[in-house]
Order: sequence, then C-alpha cells, then structure tokens
Amino acid sequence: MSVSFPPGFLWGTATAAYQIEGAVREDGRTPSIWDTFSHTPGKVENGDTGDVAVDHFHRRTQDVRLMAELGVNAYRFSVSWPRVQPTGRGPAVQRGLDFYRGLVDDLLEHGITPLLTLYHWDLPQELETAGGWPERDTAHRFADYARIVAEALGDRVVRWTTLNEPWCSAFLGYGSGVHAPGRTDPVAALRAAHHLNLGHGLAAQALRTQLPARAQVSVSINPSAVRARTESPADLDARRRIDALANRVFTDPMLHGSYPADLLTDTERLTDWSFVHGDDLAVIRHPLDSLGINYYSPSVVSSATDSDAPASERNDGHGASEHSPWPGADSVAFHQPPGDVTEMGWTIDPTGLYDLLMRYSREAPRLPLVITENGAAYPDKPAADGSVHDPERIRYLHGHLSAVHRAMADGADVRGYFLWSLMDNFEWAYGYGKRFGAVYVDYDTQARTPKSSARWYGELARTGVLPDC
Ligand code: PNW
Repeated sequence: MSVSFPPGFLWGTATAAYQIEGAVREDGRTPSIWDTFSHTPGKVENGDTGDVAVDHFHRRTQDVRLMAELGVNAYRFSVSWPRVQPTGRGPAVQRGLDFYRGLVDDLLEHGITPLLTLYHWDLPQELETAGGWPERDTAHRFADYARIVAEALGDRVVRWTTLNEPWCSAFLGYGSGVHAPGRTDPVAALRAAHHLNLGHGLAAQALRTQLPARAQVSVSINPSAVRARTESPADLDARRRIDALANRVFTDPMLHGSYPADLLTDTERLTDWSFVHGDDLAVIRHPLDSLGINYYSPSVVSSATDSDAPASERNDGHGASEHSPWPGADSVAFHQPPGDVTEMGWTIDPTGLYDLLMRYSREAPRLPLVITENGAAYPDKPAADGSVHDPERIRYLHGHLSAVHRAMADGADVRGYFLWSLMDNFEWAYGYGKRFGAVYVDYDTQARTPKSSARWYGELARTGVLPDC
C-alpha cells in the first residue's frame, strides 16, 4: 500500500562544504582542520583530499538547477568557516559570504528552501592550533562567526543549524582520531563535547539576537540507536554507558539543561568536569525550533568479556583506530547488528530510525523533528549507455521512509527528510571511494548523472506519495 506525506513536508538533499566545494585556496580561504588532516599521509584512504572535491564552488548554479529538475523543495548545505572568516577571528571576507548569498539566491529563485548549517566539521586550522574544541575560547569564536553569517544572510535564510553531529567532532576528532584533527585523548574529547555544546548555545543566542523573529534555530545530532545484545544486567549497563556517551551527553544539556549523572560517574577517573562553568548549562539549554536527526544504522553492544575481540579489532562501524571513541567505556564491546549491510559495512535497519523518532517525540513533546541526513553508500557504476542504476539505494530509502511514515502515524512530529547526499562527494576518511550521492559524479570530468534513485526521490518529492517498493 502506498502512503502519503503531508503537504509542506520538506523533501531535500544534503551536502557539506568541505565534501563538495573544492576551491580551497580561492578568495582568501585558509586551511581548515580537514585540509591539514587530508594532506597528512595515511589519514584518508588513497590520499584523497577536498582540494577539488566535486568543484561545487564553480558549479553552484548548475547544481541548483539539477536539484530543481529533480523536484526537491529543500537543500541542506554548510558554510565553510575558513572561507568567510579565514583565521576564525576578526572581520569577514566579503567574497566568501558572497558565494553563499549567491547560492541562497539561486535556491530561492527555484523555490528551494535553504537549510544553512554553520559548522560541518571544517574548523579554521588556526583555531585548532590554539587548542581547538577542547578549549573554551573556541565556543566564543564560533558564536562570533555565527553572528557574521547571520548578519550577511539573515534577510533570506529562515532555517539555521548550529552544529552537524557534535559526536563526530568530539569523539572521532579528539578521541579515536579517525576524523580531523586526529587527536587521541579521551579527556580532550570530553572537553570538546562540552565546548561544542557551549558553542551551540552561544551561537543559538547570537542567531536569535541577530535574526528576524521568523528565524528557526536547530542543531543536527547523530543519535545512536543502541541496543543491548542480551537483556542481562551487564549488557543493559553497556547500553546505558553508550547511550550516555553517544546521545545524552548532547541532548541532556541541550533539551534539559544538565549533564547525565551516570556519565559524570562513568568518566570520573578521567575528569572532574570542572571545565563546565556556572552558567554554561543555562546557555546550552536554548529553546530550539526543531531537532535535526541524522541516521544511518543501529548499534549492538554488550559487556566485554575475555572471549570478545580486543578493542582494536572490534568493528563498531566508526572507523579503524586502536583508540576508542568512547571515553570511560572500555568495558563495552560492539557487535555487528544482524542484516544486510551497505558498502560502509553499516547494517540496514529502519527500525533504529523509528525508535529514535519515537524517543525524541516523547522526550521533547513539542519539538518538531527533521531528518537532516539518511542515505547509503553503494559501489555505483555507469552502464554502457551512461545511465546509473542503484536499486539497492532505492530500497534503503524506501525502507527508511516507511519507518518515518510509521513514526508520524504513531505521533512523531516530523517536518522533513534530507537524503544524504545530493551527489557523490568526499566521504571524509574514506575519500572518494564511497558514493552516497543520488547523483553520480564522474571525478575525471565532474559530469553529473542522476542515478535512478534521484529520479525516484524527485517523484516522491513532487507527489508526497511513497509508492510500494
Ligand atoms: C555523517 N560514524 O558522517 C556526516 O554528517 C556526513 O558528512 C557524512 O558524509 C555521512 O554521515 C556519511 O558518513 C558520519 O562513524 C561519519 O558513526 C561517521 C559516523 C557517523 C556519521
């Protein structure tokens, strides 16, 4: 049976600046931590970098036209901090801001609603050299940057997102080190998590002050749908620990104004959390207009026993590193959830998305939800006639959109869905080897070819009707 989504539902695709723009040395842009990291041998597969990426900086108008042709009504993109404020301090570069103003104007001209993300992982390198997210000052620098962008684009952008996936920034960037800046210090990771939270709160305040009343402020998290391998007390405790480190470390302060007591206890051998100052929690609990949820795959955990593989050999789906992205949770083992996997090795399980939507509907009953990322990597290849067929991606999207619809029928207030990604791009530590796009990109010619999933998704966006698969 086909199902319908409500009129006004946002149907979009998503991207991030460093993954698509290229032009890393143009118009005064300076390096971000991802430029430094990708140019460090051994950090990114195949030595790939974002130097050229999919050249979106020079193909912006064509890319917006492509979206309009597909039929989507929204687009989630991020602003490159070092393109608009090169050192992370001081005055803005007008030409940097002009690029985003042009992008937004192109979108509005085609009736496409822009969702602007301020931070999708490209911290100006100079701020990392000064200490990065583990340092409190970075949160204040982020709020200044938010003010600059709001001043430049507040007349035409209504929907604002502070951070994308602070979990990845804190725990993959400073804990396991598989993301930039590649540091591997559990205490730095916890400090980073708090200062990302603080940066979110300060930036949200700055946006409210700067923007017209109709502006909407949000944050995109990547909550973990974490399950216990068995119902044993030890496995349930493993789930509790990972839920604290993956989810509640961000949502408790943002939604309720406190850090989870069990997290403070779990990590007390590492830190006393004295980097949390008096008013911080009041700043972080800033009333939001929506919560962005990014979802790909669930996790299964158990209490680690001698029979489990050592941490360095475990596949927790978060990249290979001998350093854990889970400070204070050495006693937890990760297991591959049952089911088919995408090319990332991530298990396909739409129930995880349903569960998260229901969880946050209950936890924050009046807060609308937006799925700001969902999608899958597959080894797409053009056929002899040049067309690209990706039935597995259509199946993945169909399964997850069915779960979204089911959650809405059960009361979740979901306002939109953003497919990751508009087009193939730089997949962080995996480089160009993993293709998430609805549109295929030939990296030699930069030619864009909509895959069959793009046509399928465009039809869905135009009609609001999810057909039988
Ligand atoms: C998200 N993990 O990244 C990002 O927001 C996108 O930029 C990215 O391209 C997309 O998902 C696909 O990976 C993640 O290890 C990277 O759990 C790693 C993880 C989660 C999300």
